[in-house]
Amino acid sequence: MSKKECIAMLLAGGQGSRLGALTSNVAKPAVSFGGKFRIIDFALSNCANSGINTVGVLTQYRPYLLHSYIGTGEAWNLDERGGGVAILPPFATQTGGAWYEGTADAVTQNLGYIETNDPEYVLILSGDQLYRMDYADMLATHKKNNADLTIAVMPVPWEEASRFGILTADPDGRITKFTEKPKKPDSNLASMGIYIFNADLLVETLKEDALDQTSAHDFGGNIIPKLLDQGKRLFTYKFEGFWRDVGTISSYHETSMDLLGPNPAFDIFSTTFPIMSNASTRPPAFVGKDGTIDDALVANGCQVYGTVKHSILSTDAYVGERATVIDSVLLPGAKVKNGATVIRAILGENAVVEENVSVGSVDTTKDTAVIGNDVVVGKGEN
Ligand code: ADQ
Ligand code: ADP
Repeated sequence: MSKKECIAMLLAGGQGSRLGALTSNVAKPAVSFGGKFRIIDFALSNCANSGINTVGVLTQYRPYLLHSYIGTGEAWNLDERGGGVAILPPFATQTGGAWYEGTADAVTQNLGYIETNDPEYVLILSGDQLYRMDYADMLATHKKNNADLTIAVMPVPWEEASRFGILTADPDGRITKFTEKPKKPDSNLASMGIYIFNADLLVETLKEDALDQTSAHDFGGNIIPKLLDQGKRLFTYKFEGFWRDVGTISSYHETSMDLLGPNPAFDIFSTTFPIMSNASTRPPAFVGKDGTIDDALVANGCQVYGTVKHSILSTDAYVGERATVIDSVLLPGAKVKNGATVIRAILGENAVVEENVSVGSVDTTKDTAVIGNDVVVGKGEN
């Protein structure tokens, strides 16, 4: 295979247990988002839009849907000659190894993929974040700084800082300190978990780390601190813009609502930097005689006979007569039957709210109700 300047390794194996019912049967990157996307679409689209056409997707937890969804990568224009998407599941080794331990271990188990492509740089990405980034610009910064490793960074609210890798950099952007999820953060500059490594250094470091039995084989916890200790050139790449790691139900709901309104915080309509998806082809949405829709995203295949406000209806969602849906997200195939009310709720794929049943809270400042995939609410009630 010809030499590539930069390939991507996309970590898509996390369980996302805090997304509860939404990840009970799919990995977090496969969770539906924004009407016709899945979360992994954002990272895959960023790769395509940045000219990175060789992407290894590292899967682990409930990978089946992800595998069929990604297919050849054609939906994101990633199937061109010389490049492509490769699904890299954990595989058993002669020594009996198998399941990935930390994020670095997942990459270590696939060093063969990196070595086969023989790139100069490796971009490590997370499959569960929502943002738009031109990785080519990040790579240019990496080269300009003559860096060994570049980490995309962004300030986060102080009260959330302990959930991230937190760093300090000098005025030139050279990183002087890094602590993974510090209990008492002394900075609010957070790692976004997006890294560009010089490929040779990455391979060498991962091989060494694999032999270190005290290591949890995690990029944030082990690899970055080691490189910093060794005096390597670690630099920041400052990102400005919308970026979310939708880790919890409330952040999933909040981030979904960010797509709505006259000036949405995150614009999914951009054609210069499009977010692509492999959504199924379905007929156009249908709005019945008494159907009303206000400030909502409505995907193909939907049918609306009732009232929908400030909500997202994903592919094939259904809202019956006299039904009301407000401040909510209906995942693909979710059905709100006649006379039912859904306020500030997330309905999982193919969930059903039976006739005249109410779901969610009338007090829209309260928590978000979640109905799992395939769950029927109010069956047998009148
Ligand atoms: P976390 O968000 O905690 O911190 P982590 O749980 O390590 O990141 O997951 C990163 C990505 O890798 C996710 O997309 C996840 O799905 C995937 N993943 C996790 N384990 C995997 C495995 N064994 N195999 C394949 N994929 C796996 C990281 C950094 C922090 C940084 C935040 C930013 O460690 O420093 O601040 O990301 O969100
Ligand atoms: P879980 O830890 O519930 O299995 P993930 O594996 O997806 O879920 O999440 C891993 C990490 O993502 C968490 O440990 C946390 O550091 C980070 N994270 C989760 N939610 C958010 C969020 N809303 N914003 C920023 N980071 C988050």
